[in-house]
This record gives sequence, C-alpha cells and structure tokens, in this order.
Amino acid sequence: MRNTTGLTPAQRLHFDIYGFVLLENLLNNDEIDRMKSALYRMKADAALEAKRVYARWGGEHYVLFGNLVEYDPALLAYAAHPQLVPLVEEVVGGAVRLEETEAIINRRNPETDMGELHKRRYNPTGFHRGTQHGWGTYMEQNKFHCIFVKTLAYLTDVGPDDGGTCVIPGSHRLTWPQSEMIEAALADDKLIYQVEASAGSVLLFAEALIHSTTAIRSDKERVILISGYTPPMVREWPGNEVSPEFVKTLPEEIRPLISGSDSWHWKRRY
Ligand SMILES: O=C(O)CCC(=O)C(=O)O
Repeated sequence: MRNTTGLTPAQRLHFDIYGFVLLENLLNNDEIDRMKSALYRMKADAALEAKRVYARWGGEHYVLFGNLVEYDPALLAYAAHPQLVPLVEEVVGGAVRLEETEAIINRRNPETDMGELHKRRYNPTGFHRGTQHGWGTYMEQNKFHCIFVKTLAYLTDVGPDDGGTCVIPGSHRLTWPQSEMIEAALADDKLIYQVEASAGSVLLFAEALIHSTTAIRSDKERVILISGYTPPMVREWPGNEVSPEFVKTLPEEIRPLISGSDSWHWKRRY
C-alpha cells in the first residue's frame, strides 16, 4: 500500500511523456475482493435499472456496467479512494468531481478466430479518447494537465494474452486527427503499448490519450473498474447522474466529489 499523497517525479514524468502511469498494487486484497464481489452480484442482478445502473452487453463474453456508486459501498469507496483522488487532482490541476463510473467483465470472444488474434501482437477492439489536446489539456508550471482523467483498476491479473488496455503512448499531446493517429499506430505496432498488471494495480491516464479495450486470447476472465474525473464545473457523462437522495446520505467530505456541487469555485492545485 502506498503512503504518499502525490506522484513521484518518475511517475509524473511517465504521465507527462506517455499520457498514463501504472500505479502498481495500489488496492489491497480486501478491496479487490469487495469490488469484484459487488460486480459479480451486479452481473447476476436482473433489476439493475431500478438501482440506476446501466448495462451494455456485447455478447455473452462482454458486459459493461455504468453509474455504479449507488450500488455498493465498495464501488463508492473506489470512486472516492483517498490514495487515488489526490493523484487525479494533481494531473487535472485542481479539485475534481466524479464524472463517470464504469466496470467491464469480459472474456475471449468465442466467435473470434484464434489464428486471426495471433496474427497481430496487439488486438485493440476500438481506439478512442474522451477529450483532446488543445481544448481538454493545458500546460501549467511546465507540467501537462488534462481536464478529463481516469483511474482504471485491474481486479484480475492481466498478462500479455489477458486483455490489458492498449494505448498509443504520447497521443495525449498531439493535435493530429484521431483517425490518422490510429491508422498509423495500427500499421506499426511498435507505436502501441499494451498494459500488463497484477490485480490491484491502477492505470492513471489522461482521456486525451488514445486507448482501447484489447481482445483476450487466453481463457481468463478480466474484471476492471473505472472512475472518470473532471473539474467540478464539468457535467457528468450522460447516464452517470447520482441521485440527490443518495448524495444526502454521504459523509460531507465526499459530497462535492460525488455530486459536483463545487461547480465554478475551482480550487486549483498543481
Ligand atoms: O477495457 C479497457 O481496458 C479500456 C476501457 C476503456 O476504453 C475506457 O475506459 O474508455
């Protein structure tokens, strides 16, 4: 478990150069177990809508859940994690609000030809980004900042065949059209990096970084948990509205983080 409240200079340099940094073994086994069991309960739950959670199935092998914090205290605890939120604030450049929470449970697509998957070193399924360099990023005191940042926790180990997130390192600081960067990177996989991580590690990344889910080649199931953050005057991703009734039940110190109530009173922190 980390005790520091900031990124080390090496982690900050990694984030600035590549657009992401892997925080190894940040979650302990108890946190991992509680988060995973909440997500598996969610997968078996037939009444998710009544609990404000959305689910997008991509076949039997893939499900994405969103708007998770009201479902289980372990999922709220991840979104308000006291070791992660200060690191997010450091790279956003000030106080943040929760913008979205999502989780993915996925396996190898049984319909995908294994021969095809082994033709390429990496198999990103859909590169994208949520903001871009220029309007979603800025430099302050020589450091890179992004107004939309995610923490993606691996709740299972991800080795080279287990679907670790693919990214195009450095794309967070380029104003090239996204499609041109993706086409160029797919033509030469040396431009792509695929994360490998032990369960409990967290990928901190700028949403200006082009990234993708990766097709799984092994027989292992992958479970990830994601929180997105922005400055408090930015809106939540549609579907991720947290109910005012739930916000009222929260400890006062995390209410602004979960609800965005600080709005334009932005407390800057570099
Ligand atoms: O599945 C992953 O590894 C990446 C998830 C993703 O693309 C996202 O959070 O926007």
